Amino acid sequence: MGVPLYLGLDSSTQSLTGIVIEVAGSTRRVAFQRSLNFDAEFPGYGTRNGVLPPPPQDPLVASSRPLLWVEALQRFMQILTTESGLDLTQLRAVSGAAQQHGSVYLNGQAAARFAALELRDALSRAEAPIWMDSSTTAQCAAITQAVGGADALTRLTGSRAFERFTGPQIRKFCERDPAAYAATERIHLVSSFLASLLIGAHAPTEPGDAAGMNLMDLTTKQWSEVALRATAPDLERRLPTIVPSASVIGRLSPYWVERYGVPPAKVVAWTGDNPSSLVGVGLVTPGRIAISLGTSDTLFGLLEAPKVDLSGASHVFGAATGGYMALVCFKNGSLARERVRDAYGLDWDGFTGALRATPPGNRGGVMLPWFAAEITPLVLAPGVRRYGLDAVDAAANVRAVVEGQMMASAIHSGWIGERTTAIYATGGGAQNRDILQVMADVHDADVYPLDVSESAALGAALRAFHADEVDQGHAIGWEDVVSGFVRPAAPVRPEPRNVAVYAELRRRYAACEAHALGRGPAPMPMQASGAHP
Ligand code: XUL
Repeated sequence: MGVPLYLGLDSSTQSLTGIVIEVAGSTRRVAFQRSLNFDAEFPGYGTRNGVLPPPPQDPLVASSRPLLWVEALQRFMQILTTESGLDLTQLRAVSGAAQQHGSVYLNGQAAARFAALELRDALSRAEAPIWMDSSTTAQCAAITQAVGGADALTRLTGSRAFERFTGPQIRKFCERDPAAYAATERIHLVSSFLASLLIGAHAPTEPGDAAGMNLMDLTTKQWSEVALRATAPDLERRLPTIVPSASVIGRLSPYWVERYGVPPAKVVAWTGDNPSSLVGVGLVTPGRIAISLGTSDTLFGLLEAPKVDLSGASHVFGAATGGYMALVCFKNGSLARERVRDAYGLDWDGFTGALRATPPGNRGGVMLPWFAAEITPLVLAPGVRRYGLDAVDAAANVRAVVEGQMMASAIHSGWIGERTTAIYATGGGAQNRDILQVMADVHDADVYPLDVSESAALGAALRAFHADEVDQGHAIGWEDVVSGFVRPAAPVRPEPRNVAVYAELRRRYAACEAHALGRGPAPMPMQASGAHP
């Protein structure tokens, strides 16, 4: 018997990544890893950073193309089978993750078309709304009212109504294009859509990703009648069923076996990129949190019980390990850092140099980094706000964007409760120890950089491994599943002097935020306008 292989895929906003892990007892390693950038590899779809340009009449719309994701999956499998050099006869199981909340609308032909992956005529909507969409405020209000208010919806589904969540998106589609809604037989999440491609039939979803729809009852982990009724008519039959996250939902279909020569390996339910990252960074027990500095910045951790955030800023999803996960998402993540870097003509070294050249606390200068409409807190009219910060001072603006992001993450995660003493930092931005020093100082916690930059894809591979073991009747603990793959580097420790500075600045940041949102007085004169740099 050869060494078992497990494949994890992550279809994110900008790319498809696949990771193959090898597991031989306690000897474990990543045997292959490859990313395909959507814009660069598939320019014909016209995406920019993985997103289609919004229609001029609706600039808050953000969408992508399902057929792009299909082609990327085919290309990845081609590369895996021709370039990896692995003995893929040992491939035991495959799982995946995808950007959350995005939805794919299929007509009655889809069920028969998955077998040959010919989905061009199987779409009842050519475009898939994705998580960057913030165009459904009216639908959020209608759903909230129908369910009995924001608190009721949060308690029921784990989140208040969010513009990017799939329920409000479905409601908007149904209102705007009732004929196309009527022709829709199945609405998949990006994750369950891609899982369907692998098994050659409509795949179920699971509680991690289903919780990102405002449609699942968090307690029962099944669709909620009340939420379904508040969203669109005759919706339940159009949705995938919800199965436990560790379910084997089928095997690689004959399409993959015949064309790519892979074995009919088990396919494990796909989840959202954040629940998958929770496993990929090794957060399989409560008490620690992770902050991922990616396209969006996210803060997340495992919860044992379905505690919710009634301030309305955060989400609770199902966790792949069976419990729940808390997640706070900031849309202005790496895109905001890049906007500041580019606005001042810097490269990453220059950005780091600027951070080093400025004092913690930035002499009181604050930036609310809302380059794009923000999710946390909800800001629909984008625009950077500066308080006591000169827009022409490049170095101070670099520090301000990083401090602003870290303070927002600390302020909006307070509801999780337990004091955080250890943070796992992941994503592209976590390579920068100067950024991590600000994180450590603002959160007053040790920050452990993780060298897994693709935690969602790794999490998917680990979930495939776990589910295969369970399927064979082997008892395996989650600590054992992740061991050998997650090795945090030496921590960045908080600097007590800076911690004190930030405790003060945090209050000022909260006051600036309240002022910018029209909920409080001006904390200090605003030096520059809200114009972008
Ligand atoms: C989470 C969210 C994003 C997407 C894209 O709620 O909207 O993190 O999953 O990564």
